[in-house]
Amino acid sequence: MSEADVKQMAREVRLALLEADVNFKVVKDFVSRIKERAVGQEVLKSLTPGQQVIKVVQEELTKLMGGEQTKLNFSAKPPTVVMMFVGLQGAGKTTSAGKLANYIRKQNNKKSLLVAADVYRPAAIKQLQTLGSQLKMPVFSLGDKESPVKIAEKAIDQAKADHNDVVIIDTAGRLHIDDDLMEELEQIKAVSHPDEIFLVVDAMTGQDAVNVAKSFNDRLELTGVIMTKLDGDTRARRARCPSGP
Ligand SMILES: Nc1nc2c(ncn2[C@@H]2O[C@H](COP(=O)(O)OP(=O)(O)OP(=O)(O)O)[C@@H](O)[C@H]2O)c(=O)[nH]1
Ligand SMILES: [Mg+2]
Repeated sequence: MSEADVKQMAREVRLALLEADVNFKVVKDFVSRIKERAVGQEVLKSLTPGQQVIKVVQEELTKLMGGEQTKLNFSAKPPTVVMMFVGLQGAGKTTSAGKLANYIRKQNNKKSLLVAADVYRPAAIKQLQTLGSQLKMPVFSLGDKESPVKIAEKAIDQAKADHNDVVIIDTAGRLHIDDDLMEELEQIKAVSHPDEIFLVVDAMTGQDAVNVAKSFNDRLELTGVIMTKLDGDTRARRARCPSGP
């Protein structure tokens, strides 16, 4: 491919990524990697130059997102695996907890116990109970007078007694800069020894999600991130709320 072709292509890719709210530095590195790979590359007979570029871009995008596929961690301490869902308010923790429990039942034939550890937001417990009854799955709650740490501890005893394979702890939404609430998560982690700790982030948070993930990871050593609301987009949010993230 000629240098001029590649330059034009790189410009288009750069613009598309920036418009999609990808971080400037990530875009810069990404585009220079594509350029490097594409310049001078022989165009395969079976592909047009355009298709060839798409192939390079697709491969690099896959690499950027983490080329390897990892499975859920089920092996640690059978029979009961503990998963914790954490994140900012309204990110989609409770919804994702339900979705994952349903997925695990279908894919792995495992029985989950959903744990209502959000004692702060009014109706949070009811929300999980409703979800549990829709999914026909048990929900563990001690109401909103017990501490989330105690609730997590007791839930695991219950799951062991009832032979649940997976315990899914639905925690309350919190700001990563709220020290007391972040410490509470550390305590829940200490008593429940989770095999997985998922940070749930709303895709519409945009680039600020990186700071949020860093803060949660510093305190909890996350094992994964679940991104929700990919059916929305950050541009729509900015249009509605110009001063927002
Ligand atoms: N469009 C869309 N809506 C979602 C998605 N995931 C969650 N929601 C909605 O987002 C809202 C908040 O979801 P929850 O699951 O209650 O979020 P949460 O993190 O548990 O919220 P708190 O417990 O209040 O911190 C609800 O109205 C959900 O239906 C998604 O992937 N797409
Ligand atoms: Mg919730």
